[in-house]
Amino acid sequence: MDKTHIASLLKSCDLFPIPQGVKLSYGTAGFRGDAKLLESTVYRVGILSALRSVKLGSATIGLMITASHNQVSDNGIKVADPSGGMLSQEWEPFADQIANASSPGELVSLIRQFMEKEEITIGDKKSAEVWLGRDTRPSGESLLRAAEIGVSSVLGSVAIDMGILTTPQLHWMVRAKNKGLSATENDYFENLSTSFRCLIDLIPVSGLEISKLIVDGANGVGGLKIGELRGSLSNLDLEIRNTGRDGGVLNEGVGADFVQKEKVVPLGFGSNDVGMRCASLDGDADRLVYFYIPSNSSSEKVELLDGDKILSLFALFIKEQLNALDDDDKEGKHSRLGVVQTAYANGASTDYLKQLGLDVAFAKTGVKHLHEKAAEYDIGIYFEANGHGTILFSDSFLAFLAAKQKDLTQGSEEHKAVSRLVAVSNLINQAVGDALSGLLLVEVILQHMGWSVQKWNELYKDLPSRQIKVEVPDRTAVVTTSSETEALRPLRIQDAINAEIKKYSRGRAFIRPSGTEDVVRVYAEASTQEAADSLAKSVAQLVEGFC
Ligand code: NG1
Ligand code: ZN
Repeated sequence: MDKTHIASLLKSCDLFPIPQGVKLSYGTAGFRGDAKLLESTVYRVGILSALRSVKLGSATIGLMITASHNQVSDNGIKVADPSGGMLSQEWEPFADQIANASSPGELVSLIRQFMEKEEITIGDKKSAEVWLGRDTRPSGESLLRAAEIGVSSVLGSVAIDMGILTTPQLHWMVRAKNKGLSATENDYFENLSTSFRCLIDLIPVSGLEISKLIVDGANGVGGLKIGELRGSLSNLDLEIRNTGRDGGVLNEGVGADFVQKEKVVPLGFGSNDVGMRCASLDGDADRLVYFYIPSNSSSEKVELLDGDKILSLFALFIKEQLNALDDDDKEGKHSRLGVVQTAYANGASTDYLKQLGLDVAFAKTGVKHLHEKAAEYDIGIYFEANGHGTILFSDSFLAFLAAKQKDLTQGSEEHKAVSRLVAVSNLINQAVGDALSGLLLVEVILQHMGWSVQKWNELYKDLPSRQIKVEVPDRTAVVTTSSETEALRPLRIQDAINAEIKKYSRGRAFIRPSGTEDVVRVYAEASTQEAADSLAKSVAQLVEGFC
C-alpha cells in the first residue's frame, strides 16, 4: 500500500469510529448486533470483501446486510465467497481482528500485515467487485452506505448495490456471476419457475386437487419476493400473510424461528386455518418450516414440520429417483447419497433416516459446517432443524446425469427420474439454503406423492424437545467438544448435565454458546413434553449456576 492509499484509508476510517466496549466475533453467520453499533464493522467488512476479491483475481464477492431471524433493531453482515458459499473460514480470524481494531492506525497496520501475508497487491486498474444486498430492516440503507465506503476505500474496487434481496438470492447471483452466467434477480426468478414447471410436468398422476398453501413471510423480504414470483407459478395456489405491509414487525411473533422454537401459531393465523398447509420463512428467507393447526387444538399449539422433516421428504424423493436408475448406478460410484444434520436434529428424524438406509453425518451448528460436509457426497442433503438447508449435487454427478439424459429413451421411467434429478439440481439453490426454492421443492414432492401435509407429518413422530436461551455474564465461558454435544467448560458442568439426563427416558441434552446472540443455548429431548421441558429447565439452572 502506498502513502496515498494509506491516507485515504485513514480518512474513511475516521468516519466510522468503533463503539467502546463491544467485542465482535464473526460467529455462526457473520457479525450481528444492535444496528446502531454496527457501522464501523460493516465499513471494515467492506474493506475485507474488496481484498478478498483482489486476492481471488477480481472474482465477485457478495456482502449481505441482514440479521436474519433476530429482532428488527439488530442487523448484521456476512460475506459470500465467489462460489456463493460462506466466506472461507481461513479469513474469519482476519475479520475478527479488523472488526475489533481500536484505532485507524491499528486497522491500517493489520490490513498491511494481512496483505503481505496473503500476497495481495493493489494496482491502478479495476481489481475488485463486491455486490451488496440488504434485507428490509430500516437500518439497512445506512449500513449499506458504510459498506460501500469500505469497499471503495480499497483502490480499484467497485461496490454495486443490488438492492433489497433475500440472503439466498444474493448468494445465487454471486455464484451465477462467477460462473459466467446471467445473474440478475430476474434470472433467479426465471430459474425457479422454469425448473418448478419442469418438475410439475413430470408428476406421475395428473388432475390432483391441490389445496392452498398459506405463507407467513415473517414481515420481511421473503414475503415480498415470493409475491413477485407468484405470478409465474401456475400450479400453486398461494396466499401470503405477514408481508410487512400491514404494520407487522419483522420477526415479532411471526416467522420460521418463532414457529420452530415456540411451536405456536404465528400472528395472522388462527382457528380459520385449522388443517391448512402453512409455511413460515425467516427474516432473510434462508429458513423454511411448515406447520398446520390441528383440528382438536384448543391452544395455540401447531404441528410443526421442521428442517428435519423437510430433509426426510427430500431424501425420500431423491432416493426414489435414484432407485429408478439402472441397477449399475444405484448407490454406485456416481450417486453417493448422504444426509447431514446437527446435534439439534430431532432423535426420531435421525432414526428414520438411518432406517431408510441412508448415510447420516453430523456437523457443527452453522450452515458453513453442514455445507462443507454435504459437498463430500454426489448428492448431499443438509438441513438444520430450524429449516436452513439445501441439496448439493457434485459436478461429476451432474455430468453423469446429462449424459444419461441424452442416451435414454424419452418417456421411459429412467429418463423421467433422471430429468427430475436434473430439474431438482436447477431448482434448489446450490449456494446456500433458500426458503423459496425449498418451498417449491416441498410443494412439488407433495404433489408427486399425492400427500397432504398431515400425511407427510406421519413419516415419523418427533420426540418432544425444548430449547431455552440463558443469558449469562460471558457466554464464552461455555466451551464444547467439536461435535458440540458435550461441554468441556465450565469444569464439571457436563457431569451435572449427565446426571440430569439419566433421570429421563430417552433423555438427551446439550449446551453451547450461541454464535449469533449473546446467550447460551440449551437443548433437551425426552419421551414426553413435560419431561423435555423439565430436563431443559434443570440444565438451564445448571448453566446459570456454573457461569
Ligand atoms: P446460533 O445462534 O449460533 O445457535 C443460529 C442457529 C443456527 C444458524 C445460525 C445462523 C439454532 C439453534 N441455531 O445460530 O442453526 O441457523 O443461527 O442464522 O437454531
Ligand atoms: Zn436467516
